Amino acid sequence: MLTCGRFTLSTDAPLVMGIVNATPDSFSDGGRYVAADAAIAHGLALVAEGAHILDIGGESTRPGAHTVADDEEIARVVPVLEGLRDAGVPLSVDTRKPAVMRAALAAGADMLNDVGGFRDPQAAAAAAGHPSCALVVMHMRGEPRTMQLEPPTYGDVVAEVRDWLAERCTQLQAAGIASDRLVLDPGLGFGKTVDQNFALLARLDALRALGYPVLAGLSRKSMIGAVTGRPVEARLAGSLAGALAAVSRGATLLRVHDVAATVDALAVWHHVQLSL
Ligand code: HH2
Repeated sequence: MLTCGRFTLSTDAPLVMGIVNATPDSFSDGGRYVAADAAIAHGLALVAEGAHILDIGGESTRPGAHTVADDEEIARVVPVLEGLRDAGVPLSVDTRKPAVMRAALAAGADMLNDVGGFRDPQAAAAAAGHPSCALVVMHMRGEPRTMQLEPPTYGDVVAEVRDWLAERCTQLQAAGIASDRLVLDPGLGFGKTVDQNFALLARLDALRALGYPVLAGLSRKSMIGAVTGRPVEARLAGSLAGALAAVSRGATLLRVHDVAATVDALAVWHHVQLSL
C-alpha cells in the first residue's frame, strides 16, 4: 500500500501516472498545455484513458533546461491542481522547489515528485510538514541544466543508484516521513548514458529489493530513440516495450505520456501474470 494524500493506493498491480506538462519547453509536448484550461482538459482526458495518478509539471527538466522562478512555476501549477482536484485520482506535482511544494500541498496535491530526490533540506521539510503526501524520490547526478554535459561516470551504476536512494530514504524517515509514503525512481535519462539507463532498467529488481514501490519514467525518452532510431513523436512502441520490461522487473508506477496504450499493454501483461 502507498499512502498518497487523500488516497491509499494498492501496489499489487502496476499504476499508470499520466504526464501533464504545463510548460512551454518540455521535450515531447512542450507548449501544448501551457494554458491552465488546456492542461486541465488534458488531465481529464488522461483520467478517462485510465490514468491512476496525474503528474503535473510547471518546469521542464529536459537536459539543458533552464530553471523558472518560484512564482512563475506556482502560477503554472496551482490553477491546474485546482481544476483537477475532483478528477478522482491522486495529483502529483513534479517540482524541485520547496516553495512550489508548499503551494502545491496547500492547493491539494497528494504527491510530490522531486527529480532532485529531496536533497534540499527545505524540500524534505516541505514534505515532512504534510501528514500524508507521497514522495517520489528520484536519483539524479547534478542538475538538469548541466547533467548531460559531462559524461557521467559510475563504477557500478545499479549499486550506486540503489545505495544513494537507500540513503535518501533513511534520511527522509529520520525527518519524520513514514516509509509507506516513499516511492523510488532510478531517474532514467538524468545524468546517465544510454547503457547506464538500460543497465538500470534491466536491474530494477535491485531497487525493488529495498522494499519500496519503484517508478520508471522512460516514456518517449532518448534511450528509446537510441535503440529504435525514432524521433520523439514515433517512440510509442519502444516506450511500451520498455514499460513492460519495467513492470516485469518489479516497477509499480509508470510515468507516461501515452496513457491509453500503456493501460492496454499492462492489461495484457497483467492477464498473463494472472494466468500463471
Ligand atoms: N522524467 C521527466 C520529468 N520528471 N520525474 C520522475 N520521477 N521520473 C522521471 O523519469 C521524470 C520525471 C522528463 O520527462 P517530461 O516530463 O516529459 O519532460 P520535461 O521534463 O521536459 O517536462
